[in-house]
Amino acid sequence: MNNTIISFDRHIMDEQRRYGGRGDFSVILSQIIFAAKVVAAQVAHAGLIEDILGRTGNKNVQGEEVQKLDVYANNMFINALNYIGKVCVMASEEDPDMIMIPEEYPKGEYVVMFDPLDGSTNIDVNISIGTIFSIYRRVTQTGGDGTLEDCLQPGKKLFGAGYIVYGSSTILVYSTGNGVNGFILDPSVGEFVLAHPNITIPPRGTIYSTNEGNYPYWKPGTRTYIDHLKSETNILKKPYTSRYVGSLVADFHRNLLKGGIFLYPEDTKDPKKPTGKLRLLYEANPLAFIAEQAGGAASTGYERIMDIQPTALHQRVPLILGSRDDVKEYEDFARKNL
Ligand code: P6P
Repeated sequence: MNNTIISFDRHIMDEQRRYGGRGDFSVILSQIIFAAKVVAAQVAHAGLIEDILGRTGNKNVQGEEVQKLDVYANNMFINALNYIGKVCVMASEEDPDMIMIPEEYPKGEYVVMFDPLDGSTNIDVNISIGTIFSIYRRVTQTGGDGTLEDCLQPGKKLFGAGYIVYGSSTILVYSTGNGVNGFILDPSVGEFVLAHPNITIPPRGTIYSTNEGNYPYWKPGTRTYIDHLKSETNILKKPYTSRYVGSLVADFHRNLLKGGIFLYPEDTKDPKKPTGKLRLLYEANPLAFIAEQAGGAASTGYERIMDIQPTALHQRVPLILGSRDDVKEYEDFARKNL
């Protein structure tokens, strides 16, 4: 029996040999992994470190209260990537503007955008939270600072993407366009080891994940669809199971492995957020990339997420994500019951 343990570093080396590709990208992935290990250690002890828990009293660009662990994670990913000479610009949920590479460091060919600690409202109640990241090649001339044009690329141009779930164990799931692989952090050796090779999402699931408290604000098509899932007339001939953690990475990871559909549709609850809550560049696109690489789908209800041409750094989109047939069925309802 082959009991070779495949570490993350060995996996990206194998990928590089198999699919070609420059060491630069592998260095970026390794640095993201390093930062994730440090954040995982802090998350694991957050309950014990009083000065990390609680609130900074500040608000981020989304107007959401910033938790100290958010700030810590954001700084960790920025500092792990800004000095290596492989990145020309970054963007983060926690920063209103692009994050430029300091003058003293060389600029590289890649763009990295991330939500450093998604689901932060769950930090203090010990529910899984996570990091989501997108990696693009720059589109402007090489050598100088990256620009907004380098950041505002559609998801279909992604070079790689992934997420880390800080939960009962720390899980990394990523893709560079050649399938999806999942790794578990083995704390005894401090390495991410391959645990879920070639993840594929079942074409249809039995789980739906959404905040039903928004039901009164949904469009008729969304309400009709959710009512359909809760009936005995859907394709399963029994109600779907409802599972919603309120942490995008946790809800998506469960549905990726088991099958199911996650919905944060457009709603009329907040006139400032008519298209829903989730952000295109560092939440919807990277998870859409993973979902499609695993055989699933990601849509606004009317168009493929990865086809959207971004127009703003913190642009929000409706997000319907998961098993291919479930997403397609939602689209049929949304378009019929506009
Ligand atoms: P609601 C967490 O704040 C987050 O950005 C995602 O992780 C999660 O899916 C969503 O918001 C939860 O939003 O409105 O249901 O609390």
